Amino acid sequence: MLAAGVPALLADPVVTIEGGWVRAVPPGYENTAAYLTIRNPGDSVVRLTGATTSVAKSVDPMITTEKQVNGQTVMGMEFVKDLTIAPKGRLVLEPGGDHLMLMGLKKRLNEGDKVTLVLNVEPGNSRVEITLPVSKQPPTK
Ligand SMILES: [Cu+2]
Repeated sequence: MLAAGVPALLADPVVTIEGGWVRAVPPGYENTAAYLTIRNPGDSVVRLTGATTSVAKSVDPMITTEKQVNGQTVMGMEFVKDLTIAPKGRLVLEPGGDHLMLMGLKKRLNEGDKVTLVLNVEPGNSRVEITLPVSKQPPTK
């Protein structure tokens, strides 16, 4: 669904969203992550540059990294400027992989809550509004 105020030119959906959820966090946690699948039906590359929400200070794309430290595999995360979605392709945001990081939670997110995110998608500075359930684990389909 496109947010109000988007020019009629962009009436065709820039991307389509499948599934999606936000991880419920224990008390005291300041950050969490959102997972979803974004499809690009178009013929040119689309980039997800982040999102906004009323429940966190910032929402930015992250990738998961793996490093070898003293012979041990250490998992980490890194912020990236954007995540690209190839023409006719899809971007899968999932635990252990790419995700949207919600930093600075303004309220605790409990199982059963809903979180509205406005995705920032380039080109066109498009805003795609989605509402995702809060869950401790991926919702079953
Ligand atoms: Cu992260």
